[in-house]
This record gives sequence, structure tokens and C-alpha cells, in this order.
Amino acid sequence: WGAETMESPSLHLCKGLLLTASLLTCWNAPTTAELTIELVPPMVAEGGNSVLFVHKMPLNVQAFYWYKQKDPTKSYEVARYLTPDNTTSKMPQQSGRKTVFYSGSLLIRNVTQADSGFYTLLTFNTEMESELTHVYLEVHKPVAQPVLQADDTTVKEGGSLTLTCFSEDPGLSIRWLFNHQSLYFNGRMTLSQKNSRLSLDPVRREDVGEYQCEVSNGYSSKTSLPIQMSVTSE
Ligand SMILES: *[C@@H]1O[C@H](CO)[C@@H](O)[C@H](O)[C@H]1NC(C)=O
Ligand SMILES: CC(=O)N[C@H]1CO[C@H](CO)[C@@H](O)[C@@H]1O
Repeated sequence: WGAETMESPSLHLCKGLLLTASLLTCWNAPTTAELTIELVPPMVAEGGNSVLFVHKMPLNVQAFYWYKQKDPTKSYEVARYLTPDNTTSKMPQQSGRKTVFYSGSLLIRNVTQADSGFYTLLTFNTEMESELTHVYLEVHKPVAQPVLQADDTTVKEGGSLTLTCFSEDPGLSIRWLFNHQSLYFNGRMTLSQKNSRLSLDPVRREDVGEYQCEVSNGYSSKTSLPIQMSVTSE
């Protein structure tokens, strides 16, 4: 029954102020708390794309403004939408790395650490009621490239081999690649040290090829340079 909630007096004060100089003094009206903003994906690293996805934009939206700040201050405006009578541009509207869609959602491409911070969406519906919603975007540093080391790159058939994946970032998940595909594990292989060490014993001719490790932390991943293994006969 949220739609039937009584309109608060301060919302009435905002009526008629849309698109006038008083607009930005009018933002702190209580909201109906229906609109939410979801970060898609939930975590992003530098160089990735982030969508500030708007759920439940009022159907009768008249205008909306995005600010890169917690307060809706004009100098921090990053995007706006006004209905046909006051259209500033067609949707989607693009400026630099940012695109704003008719749905209200804001796409930021190729994010940098400087994009981190609060984003605020201010909406007005046709009744001139305003809603103010914040979301905090944190841009993480991407993981560093891991370094793969082998105790030897030429192994005798029947001998053993150990590969170690070194990474600066703790607590990462590690994936092993063989000839650029996920490594197929068999009974001659052992993983240890939280998957950062791969041992092959005994080594066979079919183990000849390129090995790599890939580290990831959920929002970014990096692959090591390959190590070429060769196997000699006994
Ligand atoms: C992303 O931004 C960086 C600078 O932050 C720039 O060097 C790079 O070329 C950009 N990449 C793309 C695909 O636009
Ligand atoms: C129809 C409508 O609301 N028009 C308004 C568009 O914005 C200008 C100010 O930029 C107003 O003067 C108009 O009344």
C-alpha cells in the first residue's frame, strides 16, 4: 500500500519549483523510499564498467538528475533527464565515459579510482514530488599479474616437476591453464599451498606444453606469462 502513503507537507513545498532556480534547495523532501540503486556488477576494478542500476523509477517521472556527491549540488551534476517539454537531449545520453538511460540507470565505462564515491539520484515526478537516493561506488585496484616459476623447464620422462604461482595479492583464487585452456587434473598432479603450487609426478610426454596460472578476486583476474615445458626421454 506504499503508493497510498500520505504525501508529506514538505513535498508540497517542492511543487512548482521544478526547473527553476529553487530546484536544488528542494531536494531534502522525505522520500517514499521505493526507488533503489543496485551496482552491477557489485564490485568493479579499474578499467571495468559499472552500471548504477535504478529499480522502481517512478512511472510518472518528470525529471531526474545524477550527481557525483552525496548532496545534489549543481557543480557535481553528471547527467540529467527532462521530459519532452524540457528535453535537453535524447536518451541514452552520453558524455565521456558516462551514459544515462531513460530508465534512470547510469553506465560508467572504464572506471578509475577517481570514480569512487557517492552518487546521488534526484527524481521528480509529475506531481513534483522528489526522491533522493544514494549509492556508494568503490573502484578497486585490479589484481597484479602473477609470476609463474618452474623448478625446471626441461624434465626427464618419469621425473617430477613443480610449478609455483606467486602473487602479491593475498586470498586470491588460482586457476591453472595448460595450452591456454583450463588444466585437466589427473592422478599424477597434486595441488598444495592453497592451489598456488602444482606438482606433476611422474611427468609424461603428454605434459609437454605451455603452463600458466590465473589469479582472481571476484572482480578482476590476471594470467601469468606462460612457461613452456619440455620432456626428454630417459
Ligand atoms: C581506460 O582509461 C585509461 C586511463 O584511465 C586509458 O589509458 C585507457 O586507454 C582507457 N581504455 C579504454 C578502452 O578506453
Ligand atoms: C513545459 C515546461 O515545463 N517548460 C519549461 C522548460 O524549462 C524552462 C526553463 O529552462 C521553463 O521556462 C519552461 O516553462
